[in-house]
Amino acid sequence: MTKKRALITGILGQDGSYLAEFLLSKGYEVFGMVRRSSVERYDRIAHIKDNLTLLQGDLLDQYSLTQAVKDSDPVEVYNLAAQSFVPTSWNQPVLTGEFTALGVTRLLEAIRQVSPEVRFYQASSSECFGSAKPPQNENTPFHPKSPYGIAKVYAFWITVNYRESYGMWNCNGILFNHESPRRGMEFVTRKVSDGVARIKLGLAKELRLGNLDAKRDWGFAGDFIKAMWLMLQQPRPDDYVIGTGIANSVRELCEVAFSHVGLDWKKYVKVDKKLFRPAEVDYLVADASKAKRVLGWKPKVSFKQLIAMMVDADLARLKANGGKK
Ligand code: NAP
Ligand code: F7E
Repeated sequence: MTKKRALITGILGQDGSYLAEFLLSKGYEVFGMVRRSSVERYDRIAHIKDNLTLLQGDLLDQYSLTQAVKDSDPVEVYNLAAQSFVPTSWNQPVLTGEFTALGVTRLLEAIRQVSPEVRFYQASSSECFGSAKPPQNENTPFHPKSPYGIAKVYAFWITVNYRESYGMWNCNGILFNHESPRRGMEFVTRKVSDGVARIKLGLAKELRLGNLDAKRDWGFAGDFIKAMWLMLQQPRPDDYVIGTGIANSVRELCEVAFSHVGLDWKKYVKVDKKLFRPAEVDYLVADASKAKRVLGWKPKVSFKQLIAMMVDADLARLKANGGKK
């Protein structure tokens, strides 16, 4: 029997690596699009790289996207590639728009020209909701607060528009924050888990953070990528909010992470005004009842289990490599 083929953009990112593992376990032939870099960094997929086909392509380059769709000839495309760090979107607002907004149009055009019957997943974000009143669900109006959030609103609507204009099989997963030991170091959960591990091992004395009052709905990336796949297995394309339904503040994140190794967070965390954002998203928490009802999706890993997993992984990594990043 021929295997189902899937193309993942952003396969080198946190979610791309978990999704690639998951699709391989389901028997897919997995293609990953990677952009050219002078240093090849395959850390997150090193353990499965021999089972993947990597194709060079960039969200800025129409030809390479068309070629990636042609070469992989997929039944499912997961668009996970983006400039995904919110603070960078104020420093590079135009580039963020090019990658995270217009990049989606370029990819949809490639699919429309080459294989319009493809099932398409777009990595939409709870940042689209911004200052909208919590809890947020599929009917909550968007009010993004950063160039990143605005780019994701565009990406959401172009995905809907190509579904409505051309009958393409497009889904948006509006995912709330999801984390793991593979999370990029600059995101707050990983910054905290790494900081706690360094302090515990005597490699650092303090941890500098920004706004401790912000509340997020943090789940485990390994649970969330299953929702992406489930969306593409449904009889009809649709859009879904994915989150745990439980919010914690950054302060509570610190409490949980430091207490996991027997430390009092108040002794080590220093608030640094330079880390505050020009505009903040105060309170995001998902109402994912549609995903539970239609997809049968619910998360397995709790917030406390997630943070313990991340702190333990950073302790183990730092012990093994003598404190290097
Ligand atoms: P991530 O770790 O930052 O990974 C993003 C990937 O996109 C990276 O592999 C990056 O390549 C690639 N990329 C960036 N610009 C590109 C370009 N111009 N052309 C081709 N590839 C490019 O992000 P993630 O956490 O896995 O998130 C996956 C997706 O979900 C992103 O679209 C993100 O915005 C969205 N999202 C994430 C969350 C979350 O909480 N994690 C929540 C909602 C939505 P390099 O490796 O070369 O840098
Ligand atoms: O910030 C506060 C910060 O950078 C979370 C991306 O995956 O999820 C992510 O975006 C909160 C914010 O994630 C620090 O002000 C305090 O309120 O971990 P973060 P994010 O901005 O929520 C969404 C859903 C995405 O789509 C994005 O791609 O934590 N915070 N002190 C801090 N944040 C950071 N990064 N660093 C601090 O020192």
